[in-house]
Amino acid sequence: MLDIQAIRGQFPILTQEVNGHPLVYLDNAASSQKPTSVIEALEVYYSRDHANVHRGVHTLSQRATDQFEAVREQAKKFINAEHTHEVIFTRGTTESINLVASSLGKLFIEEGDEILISGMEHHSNIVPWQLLCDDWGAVLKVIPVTEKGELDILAFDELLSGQTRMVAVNHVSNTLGTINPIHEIIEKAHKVGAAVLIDGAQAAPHMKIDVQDFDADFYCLSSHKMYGPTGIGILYGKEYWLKDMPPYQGGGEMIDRVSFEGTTFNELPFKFEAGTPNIADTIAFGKAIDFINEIGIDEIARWEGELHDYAVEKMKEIKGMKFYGETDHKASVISFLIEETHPYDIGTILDQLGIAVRTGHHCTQPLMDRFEIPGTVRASFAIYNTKEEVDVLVEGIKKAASMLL
Ligand code: C6P
Repeated sequence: MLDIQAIRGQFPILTQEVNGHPLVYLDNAASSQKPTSVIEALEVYYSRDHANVHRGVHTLSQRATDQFEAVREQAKKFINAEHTHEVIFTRGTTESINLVASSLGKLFIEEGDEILISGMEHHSNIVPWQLLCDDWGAVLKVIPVTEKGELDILAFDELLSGQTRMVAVNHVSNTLGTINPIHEIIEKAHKVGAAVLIDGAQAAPHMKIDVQDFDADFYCLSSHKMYGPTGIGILYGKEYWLKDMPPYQGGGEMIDRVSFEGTTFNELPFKFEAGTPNIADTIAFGKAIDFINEIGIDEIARWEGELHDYAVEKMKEIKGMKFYGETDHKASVISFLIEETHPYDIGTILDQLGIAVRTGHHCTQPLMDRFEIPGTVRASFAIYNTKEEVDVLVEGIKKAASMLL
């Protein structure tokens, strides 16, 4: 049995009042809060161990390097990659996707090739592919989204062809909460010879990630949505692809030998890690992975699922409530509108009550266009949220609705 109060006790930020009310933090899909172990790791690192990594024979550099590389090993286990060198540190999901689109574009995209994304992608999994298409004359195709907020798999089957080079979809939609059938998508894409990139930003904090079981070619995630620091994330890539992909950026750690006649590149994973990396945040990210592992990802999923179902049952009773994303396969994200009220107005009233939710298009403008709405109000849960907080949210929404309608 989970002790949620004990877990909450590890998050100092949650003890404060906002606008005269106890903070109810329900914007976890944007970024989750950090446990003391993560915060302290940053302080310990900077007060005791800081030096540049992979560069010095001296003790501090060795210490920093050992801690930094230990997190790569931890991350490899967390996503069950086959090789440690298949884990590339990036600034986050956005940079991971840009790396793949930029590098793979140079490797094997030709005019007329097709890139398949979906109608529920975050802008970070749309724009890099548009840039690739502009650079190489490829064509962007989009899997439509159904009224319930699922991918239209029949349409996907029809869109896949021998011309498809890359399928890039999210594992979990940040706006709808939909868990996409990535096993099926990857299997079908591989049958036509396409590579698959999975944007796992919203999945990694909430469910077991096993890149070998998924058979994903690339998998991307961000530490800051997983109780870790901002500015650090992972690109997993199969060795099969990474070994042939050209570097993304030049300089620093990514070289083997530089002369004015030409440069040879370092081995994996360093070929893709130019410049001094984000050492401190990487080390603290390791503590965030420990935090998740100590509770257990299945326990986290179970509790968040319970909160989600409890919230939906109560919110359903609010007059004029309309949910966006109504599939049975959902993570703990609830997007909604109430009749004609504007999401910003609801969000502002909730903030006055100390409740943090996200409002707007959630960086998924094409999805908003699909539903012909300007945006939604989104409540998203993490392991430290409670049913009492759901009750506060529900009362807050009722109050906002009574003021606005
Ligand atoms: N979504 C949200 O409020 P970065 O910023 O690189 O860590 O993650 C980008 C990103 C990519 N894909 C998905 C599915 C995401 O949800 C996000 C980030 C936040 O929904 C901030 S816009």
